[in-house]
Formats: sequence, structure tokens, C-alpha cells
Amino acid sequence: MRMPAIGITCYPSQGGSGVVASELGLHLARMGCEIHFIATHLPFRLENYHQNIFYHPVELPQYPLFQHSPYTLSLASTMHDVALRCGLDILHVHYAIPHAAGAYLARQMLPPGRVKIVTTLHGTDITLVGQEPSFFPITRFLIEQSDAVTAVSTFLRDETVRVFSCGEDIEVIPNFVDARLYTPKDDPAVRARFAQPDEKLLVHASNFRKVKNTPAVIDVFARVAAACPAKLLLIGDGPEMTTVREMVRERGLQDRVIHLGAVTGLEDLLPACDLLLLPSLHESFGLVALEAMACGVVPLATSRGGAGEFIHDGINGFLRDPDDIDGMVAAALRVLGDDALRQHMAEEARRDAAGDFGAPCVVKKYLDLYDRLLAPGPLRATFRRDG
Ligand code: GMT
Repeated sequence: MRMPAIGITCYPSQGGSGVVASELGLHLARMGCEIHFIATHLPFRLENYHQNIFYHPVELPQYPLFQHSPYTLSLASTMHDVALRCGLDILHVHYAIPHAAGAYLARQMLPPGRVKIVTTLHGTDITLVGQEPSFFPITRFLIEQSDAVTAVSTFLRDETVRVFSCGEDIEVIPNFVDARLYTPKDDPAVRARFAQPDEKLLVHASNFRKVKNTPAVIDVFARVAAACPAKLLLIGDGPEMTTVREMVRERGLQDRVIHLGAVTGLEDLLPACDLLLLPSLHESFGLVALEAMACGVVPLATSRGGAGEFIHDGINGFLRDPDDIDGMVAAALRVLGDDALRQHMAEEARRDAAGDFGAPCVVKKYLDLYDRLLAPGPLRATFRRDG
């Protein structure tokens, strides 16, 4: 049986949707699919050469009349070109806006039935950006027009149906982790770089946007550090970093907080930590919590959104409301003050992450979806307006 040729589009810079798209491409390529990344830059995590992986840059021409280069049109043209030249079967777009619009235009430009569109909804494309009045109707239209739509959690699927009154057939395919790469590693040298033997090591990794609720990370850490010797590792960068740095200064935590910036190699840093803080205002899934769990790190994450679909409070991690600073501090001190409990929860976390949320299990769900999509027969008859 011929493995499908798939065009994958994502935001190639930092961000969970880009990670999922890149990792999915890597796994599918290893399984024999031809994978064509169509994006403005080579997605991170793909810097090394990989057999079966190709990269097609989306050029963004400038012209004095343009205030902004029309990305969606360049994307659609590149998708159309790559689909024809490379015989793509599927355009799989990650993050609806505007990637599903690019795929829709490309499909319209191609002979009927030539290519199918899979749209994966990741989070703020539905919960924030897609609900902007200027994007709402087109987001709804693109959900309806995709040949298949997936969401990374049941929460996100339900939210899509609630807000857009469509997409009841959206398939939930959760985020996944490569549990061979993200695995507990007992490397005392890495830990020693950041913390003394008697200190606990907490970590937050994100793109430091408002939705990540980073002030809560500092508030929680300040109170934990007042109660027990501890350090905080901050990984990533973004618009909230200035506020975070100010808070760290105001609270006199400069010697306790280590800013690493947007470094790669999370899989080597996470295993050195004791607790991951992810107090987001909401999180459709919360990929970094899953990656931490695979490394044997207990997550303390937001209860708003889809994290509860893989974190079981008090068993393999903690879920707290993002406003509940007291609750987060209490949970952190409980697990950091009881090594046996932390070890037990870490083992549960690792097992759960590597099982149902491990790459083999989840990538197969995408492959099954592609197979169904490419099999003859009608699809999404209730939604596709152009039949
Ligand atoms: O929706 C976003 O904020 C962007 C996206 C990203 O590129 O980081 O994050 C979302 O997608 C991730 C991968 O599926 C999920 O793990 C994140 O929970 C989700 N972010 C939010 O829902 C805030």
C-alpha cells in the first residue's frame, strides 16, 4: 500500500502547535510517508536532515502598496504548486488561522478531488483569535469546509461546537510526546548547574504570552522559595518577559530565578527538575506538561481547559484554578516536601504520558484518519457545502 504524501503547514517558530506539527511530520516520515513542510521558515526541531522530509518555503514578497505581505495568498500558491509537483494527497494544516484558508484556496485551484484538507485546531485559533469578530465567520467556514477537522482535546472540540455551532464530527487526537527522547535522565551535572543539592528545582517553559499567566508563576515561586530552598528555571521568551523580570526584581528573587531564554533541548533540561508550573488562564491541552510528565516531572497545571484529560489531580500531577495561588502553593509544598510522594507521582506521570499519549499510539490515530479520508466514499456530507 502506498503511504500518503502529506503537506504540513504550521507556525514554524516556538509554540506547541509547531512542535506537534514537526514531531508528527518526523514520525510519519520514519513510517514511510513523504512529508512536505510548507511554511515561512524551516520548523524548529527539523534542522537535521531527515529522509522523506522536504521543505518548501513560503516567500513573502514586498511591494510598496502592501502594508503587509498577503501571507495567505503566498501560502495558497505554494500549497497549490507543491501539491501538483509532488503529488500531495493531503494538506494537513495546524492552527486554523489562516492556514486552513490557504489550504482551502489551494484546493479550489486544483482539479476537484485532487487533495484533501485536514485542519488541526490547537487552542487560541478557537478560544481567542477565532472569536475576534473579524475572524469568526471565516473560522466557522473553514471548519465546515475542511475534509476533516481534529482538535487536541475534548475540551477544545466541545468549545468549538459551543462557540461556532458546527464541527460535531471533529475528531479528538491529543498532543503526544516522544517518550524515548523525553525520558527521566539521572544526570547530576545538569541539575548541579542550576540548583544546590538541598534545593528544589521548579520550571516554567512557555512563549510568555498573557494566556500563560506568568505572574502567577512568580507569585507561586516566591511563596515556595520562602518556605523551602528552591530555584526557578524559566525557559522561553515572549511579550510578558519584561513584567516577569520586574516581578523577580521587586521580590528580590534575582539569585533564585534563572532565565534561559528560548533555548532548545527541553528534553535534557526537564528531567533535572522537580515540579513544572503551568498556571495558564486556559490551556486547550498543555503540551509542555505532557513532556514534563514523560521526563518524570510532576506538573502543577491549570484546571481550565483540557489538561485534566491527561493530568489526574493528586495522582500524576496537580490541577488548580489559575487564580488559586494559595492552592498552587499548597500543592507545590506538599509534593516538594515529601520525596516519596513526588517519586510516586513522577512514576505515574511517566507511565501515563508514555502510554496513551506516547507517539506510537497518537500518530497511528492521524494515519488512520488519513486512510479513512483517502478511501473512496463521501466525507463530512453534513458540512461540506460544495459536496
Ligand atoms: O493556541 C495557542 O496558544 C498556540 C498553540 C501553540 O502554537 O503553542 O498552543 C496551543 O496548542 C498546543 C499544541 O496543541 C497546546 O498544547 C496548547 O495548550 C495550546 N495553547 C492554548 O490553548 C493556550
